[in-house]
Amino acid sequence: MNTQILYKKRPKIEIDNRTQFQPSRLESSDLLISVIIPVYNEENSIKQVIERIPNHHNYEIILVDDGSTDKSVLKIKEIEKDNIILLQHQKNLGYGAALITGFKKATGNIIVTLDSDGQHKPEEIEKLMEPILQDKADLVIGSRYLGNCHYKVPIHTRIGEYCVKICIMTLFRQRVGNNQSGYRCFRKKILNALNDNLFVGMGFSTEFLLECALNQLKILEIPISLNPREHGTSYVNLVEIFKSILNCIAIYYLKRYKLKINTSFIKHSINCILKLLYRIKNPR
Ligand SMILES: Nc1nc2c(ncn2[C@@H]2O[C@H](COP(=O)(O)OP(=O)(O)O)[C@@H](O)[C@H]2O)c(=O)[nH]1
Ligand SMILES: [Mg+2]
Repeated sequence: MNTQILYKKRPKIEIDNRTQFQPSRLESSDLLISVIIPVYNEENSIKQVIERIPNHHNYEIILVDDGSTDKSVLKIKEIEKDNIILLQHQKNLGYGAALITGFKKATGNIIVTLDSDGQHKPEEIEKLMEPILQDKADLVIGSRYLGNCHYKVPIHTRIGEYCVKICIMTLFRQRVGNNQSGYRCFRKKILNALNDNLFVGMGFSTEFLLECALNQLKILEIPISLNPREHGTSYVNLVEIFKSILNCIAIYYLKRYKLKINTSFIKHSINCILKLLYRIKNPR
């Protein structure tokens, strides 16, 4: 993967007194938290997202720019924080690919991921970490359905998430309603148990959950607030995400029942079926 480290500043061992940060019990712990943020053309929101992350000496902020063509990188460089690591993909490789690049560079024992479009509240990071620190879960997902969602979630997103929820419940007896949420927290060591991702675009979120469930890790949802996107529109391509979720579920169904599989054969077959359906619906 073509990744370039643009610059890296090590975290300082002092708290920034400019903001009114309330010292928490994290202060005295030896935990290092890697906050990983995938960035793709979010010049209007990225600066504010980073600035709102609590100034905590235990945090390293890893931004993975995924071939943005706008001023996102310039905006990141304007920020005066000591604990920022900026990584860059030369070209757009996808949401999941950006997170995987971040995971590889993370030095923290806890990883938090959140979106760069300003929909998640960076102030809620510590809330997400709580169940992990108390060993109540291996993976925590921030859920808009349990918390406050300040906008109307599109019907196709609701239907998609409902289908993925039913699949995860049927296959692994775990309930994850907001399964496309990008706000998550886990201990870095769980990555050692997981297989490499097959889906590096938006399908990453579904595969990550299925892979965790397959490895019998406990997934817990907690309430978060979700704001509407203030700038631009969602990058989710409905056809692409539908295809990757369908592929992903088929592959994990076979993995769950320990059936020998050829993943590229499954991907190819599902693509052919979808193309055929499209042709039937749209005859020339
Ligand atoms: N690195 C990377 N991030 C992406 C890509 N597409 C979207 N994102 C980021 O992923 C997050 C979620 O994307 P978004 O379009 O807001 O999806 P939605 O919230 O589900 O509608 C945002 O912070 C985007 O900037 C991509 O191709 N690469
Ligand atoms: Mg969004």
